[in-house]
Amino acid sequence: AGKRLRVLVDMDGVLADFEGGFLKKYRARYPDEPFITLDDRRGFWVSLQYGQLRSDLSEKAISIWESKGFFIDLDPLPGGVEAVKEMARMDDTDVFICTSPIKHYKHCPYEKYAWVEKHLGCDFLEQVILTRDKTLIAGDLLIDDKPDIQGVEPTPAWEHILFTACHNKHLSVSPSQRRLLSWSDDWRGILDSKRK
Ligand code: BVP
Repeated sequence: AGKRLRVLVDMDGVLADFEGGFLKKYRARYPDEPFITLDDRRGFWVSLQYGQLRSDLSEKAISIWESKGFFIDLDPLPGGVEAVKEMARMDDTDVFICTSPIKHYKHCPYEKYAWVEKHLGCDFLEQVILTRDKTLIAGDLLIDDKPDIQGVEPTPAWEHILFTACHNKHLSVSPSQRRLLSWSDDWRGILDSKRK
């Protein structure tokens, strides 16, 4: 007992359905172009896989998340909002939403805050961390769907819990890497395992 637990929770692919929102808007905007089903997604970068499908599709993919309304319109992933709210109510627990905005900054940072206000409430705006380098942020846990989280800090304070997503579900990760399969999985047990 004594020390507070600090949990960092990623947004895209963990709380907000980036992949589903992308595919829906891509197909609506480019109905005659080929697309990649969520089942066939491989690798974190959507733009990279679309570029491999046909080189001009990379910029078409990018045009989707650079558009106004993309980030605010993302649906919450099942159970995420409820889990984060429950975490925030737990004793000796601090939860932060740790998310990387895209470099096309016209809409994304604003809409990320608006999404948090809409789904978690304005009090939760205090908990938002926008950073392009999550290794700088100190926490006990980082729940994130990106398999390789790197930055300038070689030894980040957090343990990365890989949140399962369509693009990483087939990845064989190192035995030491823990996964959260969904928000129905035992996230409470993972938090408890880090309490001292
Ligand atoms: O805001 C998201 C979308 C963007 O990267 C950010 C990832 O943030 P975290 O989930 O790590 O916090 N993004 C960008 C591209 C291509 C850019 Br070129 C992509 O393919 N996928 C993706 O998520």
